Amino acid sequence: MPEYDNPSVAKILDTVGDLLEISGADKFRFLSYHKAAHALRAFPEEVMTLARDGRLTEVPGVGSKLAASIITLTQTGSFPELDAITDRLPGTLVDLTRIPGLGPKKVKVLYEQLDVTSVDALEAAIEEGRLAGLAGFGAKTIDNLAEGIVAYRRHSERRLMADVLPLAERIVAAMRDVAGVTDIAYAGSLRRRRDTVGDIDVVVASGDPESVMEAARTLPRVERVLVSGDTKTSIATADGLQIDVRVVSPDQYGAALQYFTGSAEHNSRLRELAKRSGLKVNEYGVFRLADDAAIASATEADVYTALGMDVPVPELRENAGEIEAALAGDLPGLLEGRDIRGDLHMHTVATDGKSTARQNRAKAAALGYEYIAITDHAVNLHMVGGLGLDALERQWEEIDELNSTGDGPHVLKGVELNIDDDGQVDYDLDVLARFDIVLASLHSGWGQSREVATRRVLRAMDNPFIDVIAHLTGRILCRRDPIDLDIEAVMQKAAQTGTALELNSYPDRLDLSDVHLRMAKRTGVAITLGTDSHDAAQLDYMSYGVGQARRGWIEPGDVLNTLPLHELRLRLKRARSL
Ligand code: DGT
Ligand code: CA
Ligand code: CA
Ligand code: ZN
Repeated sequence: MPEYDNPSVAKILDTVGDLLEISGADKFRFLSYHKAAHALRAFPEEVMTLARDGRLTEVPGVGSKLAASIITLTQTGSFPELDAITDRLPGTLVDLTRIPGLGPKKVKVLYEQLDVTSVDALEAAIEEGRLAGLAGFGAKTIDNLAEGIVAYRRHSERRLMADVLPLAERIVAAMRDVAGVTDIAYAGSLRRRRDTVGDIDVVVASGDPESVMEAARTLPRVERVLVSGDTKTSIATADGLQIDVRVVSPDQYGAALQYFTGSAEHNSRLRELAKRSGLKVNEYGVFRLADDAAIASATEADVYTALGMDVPVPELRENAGEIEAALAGDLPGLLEGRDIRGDLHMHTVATDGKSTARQNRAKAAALGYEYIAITDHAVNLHMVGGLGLDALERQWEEIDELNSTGDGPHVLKGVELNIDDDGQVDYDLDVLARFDIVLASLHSGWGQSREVATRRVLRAMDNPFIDVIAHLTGRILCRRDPIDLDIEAVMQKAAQTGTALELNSYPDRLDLSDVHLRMAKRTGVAITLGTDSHDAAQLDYMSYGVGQARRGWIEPGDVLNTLPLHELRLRLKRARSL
């Protein structure tokens, strides 16, 4: 029986939604698939469990018909609606919708008018000039599409860490019970919590390697076995994800885990250092060069200790200074999930969120938070129903009511402003002064020059009531490039004006990047973490932000929402303006 996790089923639902839209289905119909996909991604229980217990309809937006289709999928590996629509339309049309700047609407035109069904075919059509004159495809659009194809090819080789992590955890849990296994972990970029990963690497310690290889060949999601030998099996899942499983003897587990965790740059620097001390390090252990005597291999700590250093956590292993720090006994005390006292970015039903302020607060209480900020979109973002003044007043009443009744995290009155092309925002200063916290962010600017886009952000930071710039670059991982900004200039200005920068913890943003986080730290810019949750369940995304913060060497003292509420308030820019 095939096994699916929530992200992989959600992806199928999104595909059906996109294909339906391309086929000209009515809006209600194709949106219902996207809604169900969205809800499934955020749902706290596993789709396989829900299917088994007949509880799929508990997922918002999943009716009995869709539930039946999902059950068919989990039993047979095929999804009836997807089969039906790919009988009529080529499934490769979905690849086209993943090209930046090309949604289902435009794909429909390309398909109907030019019979373009794949990325390669689109590229050929552009080269042959066949898009010229097509309604909705001006010269500028066509240029952007050509660039979009390049970006698509670059992005599509990697996947969101968050989409892959649940599968890796399930593989580890399943293989732990295989006969002879004494230790197991996922390694590689996933263990280092990179924002995107190329594949899943699993390291297993066992006295019975063949049983491990056999188990790897028969993992639930295997579509193809790529290679399988005495110590390594590589398989591919139906959606093209590769999983590398390596088995070693228990006494060499630490060395193998260290080696396959990487990064390659970290390992190569370690080898260099070892050589200078007359040692050699590889996936089997640390050895003395003089006589090849084995010095350490059983645990990761043994390996690093033999090399004369502390153990850097996996998130730091990028050869970005962590080896020097580990040698000097000077590794940073990194941010941990329990340091976070509140979530400073979330949306509600008042705009494009799915949960009420009350539901968000209840979830925050379950997470043990002291406070949250409700930060719906402001009036200029019409697309998502940004709030005008009347709506704001109503939300503030609702928040006052929440804060006055019962216990639970304090709810801050916040907002996410839109930074327009002049660096101006949605409300005047007298309105901005009434919030507890104000975020501002770019929702446009791809294709703008670096100077123009940067000036917008710098101007926004001059506003005395903009406390935080949210998701600075606007990137969507595996989908959309960052807006081109002079990050150095942004950091300087943020430090000067006392504006904090957000680490947006939504798994396809993780914006600031690890590199930008380190720049912020070096420049003395304060960081906030927010999930940008559009559903109370997504407040759990904080863990992705914490992983990324650790990759950026961020310590609790660098983050405003590790502070108690009264101290947080004093550190916001507005504290100096009011
Ligand atoms: P990814 O999969 O592209 O997200 O990144 P990684 O870091 O997981 O890379 P991967 O899967 O190619 O290899 C896993 C680890 O194995 C890598 O971090 C370090 C180690 N490794 C693999 N190949 C080499 C190599 O040629 N040299 C060294 N030093 N280490 C290697
Ligand atoms: Ca990997
Ligand atoms: Ca690999
Ligand atoms: Zn937001």
